[in-house]
Amino acid sequence: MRRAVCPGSFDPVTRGHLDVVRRAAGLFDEVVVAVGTNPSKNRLFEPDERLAMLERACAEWDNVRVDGFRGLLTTYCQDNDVVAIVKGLRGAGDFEYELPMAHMNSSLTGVDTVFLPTDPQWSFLSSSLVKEVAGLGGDVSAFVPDFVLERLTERLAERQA
Ligand code: COD
Repeated sequence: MRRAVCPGSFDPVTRGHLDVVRRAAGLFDEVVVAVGTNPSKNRLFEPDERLAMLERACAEWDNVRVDGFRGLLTTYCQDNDVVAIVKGLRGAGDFEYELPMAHMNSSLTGVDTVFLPTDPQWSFLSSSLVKEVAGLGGDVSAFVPDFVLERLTERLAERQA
């Protein structure tokens, strides 16, 4: 059983994330989408809300499951027999950000990172931009599943009330 992990904040999950998860599921026996917290980002959804949206978004793939993690990603990988971390790359900025983390994770426990290039149609897409555009009244329906759009609309309305 070759198990990989797709880690992220997923605040909220976008079609760019889901494309990477789908492709990882074709490369590994099992993929765990691991919901963590990036302390350098402001979050809109709580971890359990992000996890619930991902469970629904990934339900169509039999070999994908969703989990939460706290602390070091490498500890999660060791505790769960994960052989690879899968990350999406949208461009040079992602590479600059991800490469030191890949080296650090490898030096901590030997776990390798596999980079998948983004589908060009999602190369500009990020959770942060989705939140910003939606918060200013823009249409983000092309970029997230319908039920995520509903949750996003509700949450932004609560915040603006
Ligand atoms: N197309 C392709 N890939 C995409 C797209 C897109 N449109 N959008 C995002 N992605 C990729 C990102 O490049 C990333 O690989 C992944 O999807 C998740 O993205 P985000 O933005 O949801 O998640 P991040 O980058 O905020 O998540 C960071 C982690 C939580 C994974 C990271 O902080 C972490 O590992 N934390 C645990 C603590 C730890 O171990 N720290 C030491 C690190 S060396």
